[in-house]
Amino acid sequence: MPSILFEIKNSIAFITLNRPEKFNAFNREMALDLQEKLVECEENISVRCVYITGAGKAFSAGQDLAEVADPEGPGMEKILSEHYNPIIKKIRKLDKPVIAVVNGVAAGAGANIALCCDIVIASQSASFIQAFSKIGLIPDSSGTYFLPRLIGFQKASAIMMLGDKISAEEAERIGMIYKYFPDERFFIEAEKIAETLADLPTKGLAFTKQALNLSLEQNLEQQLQTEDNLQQKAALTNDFSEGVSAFLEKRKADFKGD
Ligand code: LHQ
Repeated sequence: MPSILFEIKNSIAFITLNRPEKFNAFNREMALDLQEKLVECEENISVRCVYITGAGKAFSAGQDLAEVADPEGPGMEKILSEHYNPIIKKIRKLDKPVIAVVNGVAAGAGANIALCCDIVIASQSASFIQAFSKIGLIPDSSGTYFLPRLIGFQKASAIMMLGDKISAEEAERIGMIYKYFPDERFFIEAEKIAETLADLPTKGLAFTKQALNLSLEQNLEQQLQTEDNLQQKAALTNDFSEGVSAFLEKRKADFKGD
């Protein structure tokens, strides 16, 4: 069985973490496969939205701990530098919206891969666990970067140290995720959001993502300059012309993503 399932449909790339019997825990094969699929999403111009979910009951339980304990395994130093860090960088640099469709528990690196995506939604029965403290590790996979920025320093600090299980409802309430949906209509809602994203001006969304990436580090002066630069580029896209024409002609815009 492939560790990652991949399908492109209606301009959406569906990526499914596929080790359901291990709660989609990451081993080296799955981490490298995911990177390969993210590169394919970047390069394939027909892809206008990336959708990441998990097979079975879990989204992902993070690192496969059996692999960490395996003397033949990749070893601690490679796990971050060759597995998780490249995944996080690829998601943040991908010039297309990435939606994490958290169908069940997301723990450790599994939680933090979800939380670095552009939009995170969860099913009502899903949960988020910064499981690292329970095994003597620190939150990685960009957890210490995004979590305090998403929910504030104090809550992030407590959640990371205590390793609390955060329900989907709580995650939405504190701003860790965009929204949660009842389990029975979760995937319908997820596809609706993905379809909406895939129909929007893809380049405009890419420039928005670039500006948001920079806003995490820049001061106001620098950010205003970034907005100016990226807005000039957005104004040169065909989708901008189409958006303005459609508005003036009182019709629905037909964006092509260019
Ligand atoms: C697993 C795992 C798992 C293997 C469930 N591995 N099998 C970076 C740097 C370098 C090294 C270390 O890692 C990292 C990044 C990280 O991600 S560190 C954090 C690693 N993850 C964890 O510590 C979470 C461990 N898992 C759990 O705490 C629980 O399994 C959760 C809370 C996710 C789910 O609990 P339950 O719903 O009670 O399910 P379960 O525990 O029964 O798990 C289901 C199966 O999945 C079970 O297999 P089995 O054959 O016994 O039925 C688990 O062994 C397997 N599984 N997580 N990380």
